[in-house]
Amino acid sequence: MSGKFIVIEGLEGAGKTTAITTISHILNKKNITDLVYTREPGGTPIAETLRNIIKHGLADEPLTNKAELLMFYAARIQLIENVIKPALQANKWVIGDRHDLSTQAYQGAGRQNDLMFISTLKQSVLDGFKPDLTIYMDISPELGLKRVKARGEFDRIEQESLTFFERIRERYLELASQDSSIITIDASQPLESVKLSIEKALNTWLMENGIA
Ligand code: T5A
Repeated sequence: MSGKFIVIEGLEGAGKTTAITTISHILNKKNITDLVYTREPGGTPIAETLRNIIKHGLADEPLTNKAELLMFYAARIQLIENVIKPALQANKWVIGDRHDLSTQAYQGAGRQNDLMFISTLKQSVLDGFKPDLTIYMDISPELGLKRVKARGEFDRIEQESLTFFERIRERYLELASQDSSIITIDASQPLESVKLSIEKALNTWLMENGIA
């Protein structure tokens, strides 16, 4: 595959949407203009249906942690096989709003699912497929949720406790420190500083990979 897969990760309100716009501008300046945007869960009709159930539930039926986990992987593999891989094969760059790191952090640390079960599932479903670069936007849950709250009502996951999101942030930081393909950005800075940090990190990565 010749395109690249760049993923933006972070807690709600970290500023992933702004980061995606910044990344697009930087890539465009390097004449990388054939970009495909994805979001997870979602991005195909089946994955979007699962997204709706995950975010809002269905008919008051309790959604078990295991079913939620399986839905994330079902949505992800639909997106990978039907959108991401074909785009990469066509030499396009894919910019993803969340990917598997979210599952490791939210379903692993947040929901506290069995880590061995997640690891086995990941291996069986993704079969080694992973992003070329992940930009993790680090923010405290207090600040992130405050930004999101200004937007309106919380969804099913956003309604979780602060300690749920603290566990998630801790796991994100732990995983980022163990993987050189994950770059951490301080997302609590003012918008302009965040943009500059992303620009610097992405330009360095592009240079190191002989892309620009
Ligand atoms: N999930 C997802 C899992 O549990 N497991 C998984 O495997 C996956 C893939 C997805 C939910 O599913 C969970 C995680 C989520 O709970 P979603 O609606 O896609 O749901 O939620 P998010 O991805 O979290 O999207 P958000 O819109 O909530 O977060 P963003 O995109 O990070 O926030 P953004 O960019 O819209 O910014 C929020 C507000 O803050 C402002 C923006 O202008 C905006 O108003 N802002 C700043 N303000 C000041 N300073 C800055 N630096 C700012 N940056 C942004």
